[in-house]
Amino acid sequence: MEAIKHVIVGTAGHIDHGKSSLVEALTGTNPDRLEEEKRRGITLDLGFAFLNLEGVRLGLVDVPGHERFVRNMLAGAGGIDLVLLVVAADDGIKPQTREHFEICRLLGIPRGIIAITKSDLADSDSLGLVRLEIEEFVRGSFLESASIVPVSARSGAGLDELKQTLQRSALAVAAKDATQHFRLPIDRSFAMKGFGTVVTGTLISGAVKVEDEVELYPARKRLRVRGLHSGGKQIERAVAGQRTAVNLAGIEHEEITRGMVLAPAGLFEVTQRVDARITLLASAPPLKNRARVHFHQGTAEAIAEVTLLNGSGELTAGESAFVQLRLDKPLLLLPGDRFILRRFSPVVTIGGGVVLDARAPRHKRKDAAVAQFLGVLEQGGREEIFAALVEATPRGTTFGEILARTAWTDADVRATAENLAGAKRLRILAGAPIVVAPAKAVTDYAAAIRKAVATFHRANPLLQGIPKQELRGRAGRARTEMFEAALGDLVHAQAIVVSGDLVREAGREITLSTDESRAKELIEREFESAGLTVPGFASVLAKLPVDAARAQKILQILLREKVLVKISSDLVFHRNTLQRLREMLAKYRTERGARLPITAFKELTGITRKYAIPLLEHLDREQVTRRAGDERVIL
Ligand SMILES: Nc1nc2c(ncn2[C@@H]2O[C@H](COP(=O)(O)OP(=O)(O)OP(=O)(O)O)[C@@H](O)[C@H]2O)c(=O)[nH]1
Ligand SMILES: [Mg+2]
Repeated sequence: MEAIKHVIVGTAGHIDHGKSSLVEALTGTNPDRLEEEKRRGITLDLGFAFLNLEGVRLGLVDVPGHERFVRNMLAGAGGIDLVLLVVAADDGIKPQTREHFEICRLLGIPRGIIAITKSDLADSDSLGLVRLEIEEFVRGSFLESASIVPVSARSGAGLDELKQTLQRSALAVAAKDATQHFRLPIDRSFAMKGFGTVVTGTLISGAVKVEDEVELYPARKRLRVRGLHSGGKQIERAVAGQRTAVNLAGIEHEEITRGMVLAPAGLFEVTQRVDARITLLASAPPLKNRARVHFHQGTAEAIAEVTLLNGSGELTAGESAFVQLRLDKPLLLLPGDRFILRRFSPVVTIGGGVVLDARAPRHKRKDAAVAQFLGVLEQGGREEIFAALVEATPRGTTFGEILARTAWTDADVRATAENLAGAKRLRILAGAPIVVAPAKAVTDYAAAIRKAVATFHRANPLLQGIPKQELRGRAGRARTEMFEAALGDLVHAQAIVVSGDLVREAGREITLSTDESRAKELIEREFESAGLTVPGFASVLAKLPVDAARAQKILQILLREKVLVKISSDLVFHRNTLQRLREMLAKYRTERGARLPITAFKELTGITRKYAIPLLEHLDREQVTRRAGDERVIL
């Protein structure tokens, strides 16, 4: 295990305020890697550099300040732990200083440092004024108590102090969690000679190793990690907080674009509909219900239609609300993911939010239950969230489904389920995969089963019980795990008895009237005395002292008791007859050998072909005989 801490520092600030120059002065790496950037002297896209300080390794992400490239800035801002907000001493706070600052705030970036750049261009009075302007600007925000360090990339003044401040802040900021599921939003994809496809990004959670199988979202392609690099060095394992280059086997670099994500294979689902909390900036124009906006999350962007779930017609500046976002393309989004919203046209940042439910169903607008559910997802602890998810799915949900919806680890899902089961709020039902269901859903279903069994007995007083499959149909559709658990509960409570495939009320015996008992005996005797030349049903039934419907039921009882055995749709034998037949065949085998031609079988039993064939097929099924060409072999 590497002991060193990994922290991502991102620049922010207005165009030309000296962000890239500062990154170069700090690290020795010019982050403007594109030829056009060098020629025009402005940053167009993200640039990267590294800085080793005592106890912490910084990955620097340099962003463009130009207002036309805010979308590129957003792709970089998604992974930042610490913002380095840059304000030029000779220019002060400008529009993209504000916009970048708001973006960092909306993304929930926890900490930052403010650099007053180009300090060589200002005397101490003007430096003091810029400092005042900045203090005023960040008051009441996450940057309120951030260090403000004047620096000059040109003279080198203040660089050491800035490095010390960076080190202190980086050690203080909460590190990304390497124990969570691996996720790498991709910011670049290219081919490297001798390697093939390489993608880069900020590893925002978890860890990845060489030879891991990973999945590319939303393309849903499974790929193998052939190699890993960070900061120009080959590594075996990359952890959260590292700028990471992944060499992928099995794909061309053109198939991968910025905005795609690498994650563990087979764990998550993509989504086009999420429920979220959004907040509008104080400067934003009103946002109408059903308005379309630009949605930016991680390195991805999409167009989203916003439905206000509070039922109002619009959201005004500074307001916050639960919304449903419908995206124009599928993305991998998870609860807790922060995003930025920009106006459709003209394109300016208007607000941002956090994903609460990435697998949201459609809602009625202004549904109190939805608001309550989202409130739990937003504010609740693990157990409350788990319980809310399970209770929203009465038919049961699997551990895997919970994991995909929450992005919690296996261990967290399991531990939370066990706590809730202990508190009797949910039931963990046997099955593979394991299913969890609300405790109440299982008791309700057990009650439905009990009712269905009782109804069955009333309608069929002569039958011993209801076959399981039929009972499942009558008690209301439920997953097998739920049915078995509810049935198990009822057996345990001694409310029902399951014998073989039949379910009946406990303490229930079938009572036959005298006529019925006589009829039962008659039928049995009739079949037994007939031996292998069995009578047709109709002729037996005609002789009985009960009506045809009753007779049919008695026949059913005899079949269920296995006194009579059904060989084919219209052939029924008494069990003693079949037993005698087996004995005859065993004797034949010792005396004359195992081979049994059909003619021999007919002679032996004295029955016609009409009975012989179905009977032999029955014996084959029972593995008394086996078919071999035109003959049978007695087993
Ligand atoms: N005098 C002086 N000039 C500086 C300093 N830092 C940067 N500059 C100049 O300011 C101009 C802009 O610097 P960049 O580092 O490209 O600014 P930037 O913030 O990265 O600009 P964008 O990425 O396009 O937003 C360049 O001409 C730099 O040479 C400094 O400390 N002192
Ligand atoms: Mg730049």
